[in-house]
Amino acid sequence: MLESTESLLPNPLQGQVLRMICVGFEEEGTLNEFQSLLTTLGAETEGRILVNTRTISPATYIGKGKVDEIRETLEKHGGIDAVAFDVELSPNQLKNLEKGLGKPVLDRSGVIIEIFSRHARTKESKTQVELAKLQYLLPRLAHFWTHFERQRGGIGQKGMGEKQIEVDRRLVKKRMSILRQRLTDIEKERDVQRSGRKTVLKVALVGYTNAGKSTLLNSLTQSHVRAEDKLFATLDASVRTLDPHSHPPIVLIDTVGFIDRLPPALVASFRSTLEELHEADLLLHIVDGSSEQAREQLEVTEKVLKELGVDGKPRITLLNKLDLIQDLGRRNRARVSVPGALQISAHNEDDITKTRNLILNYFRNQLELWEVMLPYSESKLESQLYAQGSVEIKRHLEKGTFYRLRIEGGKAKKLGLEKFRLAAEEA
Ligand SMILES: Nc1nc2c(ncn2[C@@H]2O[C@H](COP(=O)(O)OP(=O)(O)OP(=O)(O)O)[C@@H](O)[C@H]2O)c(=O)[nH]1
Ligand SMILES: [Mg+2]
Repeated sequence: MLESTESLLPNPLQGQVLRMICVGFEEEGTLNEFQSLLTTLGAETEGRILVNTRTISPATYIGKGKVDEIRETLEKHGGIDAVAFDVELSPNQLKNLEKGLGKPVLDRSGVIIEIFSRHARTKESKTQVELAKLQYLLPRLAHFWTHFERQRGGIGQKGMGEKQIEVDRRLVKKRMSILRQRLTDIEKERDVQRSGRKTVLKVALVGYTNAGKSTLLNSLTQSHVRAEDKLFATLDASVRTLDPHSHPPIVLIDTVGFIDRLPPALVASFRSTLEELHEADLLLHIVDGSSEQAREQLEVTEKVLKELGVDGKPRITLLNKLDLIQDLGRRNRARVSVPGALQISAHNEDDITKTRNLILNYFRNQLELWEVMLPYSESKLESQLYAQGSVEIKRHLEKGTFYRLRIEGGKAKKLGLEKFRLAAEEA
């Protein structure tokens, strides 16, 4: 049986650097990103080929002339382990290209799924990635089966593969249903945790992968969440308190980064993690201002937020990594491409203070000022005032306890504070 934990890469030998040729489409910029994905996997790019895809060939995606050109490049370089295509290839195209090139072929979805698979740390993300990997593998079993058989030195007998693939297909489907059940159980557990966080204000950090979300979370909360110059360093949501003294507490939630053309299998299995965003009171959208692709990356993030149905949430946009741009012209271009954003560097202390104040002020302005006189018979409400609002003044008086606090209007009404509210002249 093909193990779902098995690498999608050819020759998964420990410590070996894979030498690859990468094939991109239309644009240099997107090819650079694809190359970073391959670097994250520890592969070395020996050659880059850009293809114009006005006509897509159903059999091989690229035309025959291009197949020949890639084969020539392979011969020129020698010793190349695989060819990676920055596009999702159908199982048939994968097979035909491999035949035509005489080398293992990887596509964009395979590369991204493989990165996720290596970076998954918790039970939840491991389960999600395994499910996505199997979903991706299922229609491609024939292809990968021969692929792995070859690596293991081959098992021999012709025709045996077909039968084995049928058996594998059934096993894969069974495994997928076990994983789905496991995810449902994990989600239930998480719902319980979530309901415990009802009284806090949640700020979700969102943005393109590698924009600096985890770094910013660490700077804002003095934490040590993994932040690395790798794509998809974060796969699990971490929650940290922004300021232990703010009432109600404000928490920051780090989330998985987005990327252009995220494989559908991953979107499907990470949906529940991404749905955390529905619970957020504010989205902090972080854009890598040092990237030439800042505008495109912002648009991809906006598109995903829309697909998730959270594009209506209040948003603060931050243009990050500005310390990396010394050139004034480039700085200006970055600023114009993301108008209205606060410009920061996650490594600069003043900028962190500014960001923190922006968040605190946002919530402060959202809150209404309430002055109430709680009779002593209602003193059990006191803990709710502290949990759901920010109490500025408290005084014990003859009729009861006087509170001046800031609280969301809806929450005040839910607590039934209306009938204790003082008119302006009484206060
Ligand atoms: N120079 C500079 N580097 C930064 C800044 N912010 C983040 N970085 C670096 O950018 C890289 C990516 O940062 P992360 O915080 O891991 O990015 P992320 O958005 O969490 O990425 P994923 O979790 O992969 O989606 C790391 O090497 C950081 O040190 C910044 O303001 N300036
Ligand atoms: Mg991160």
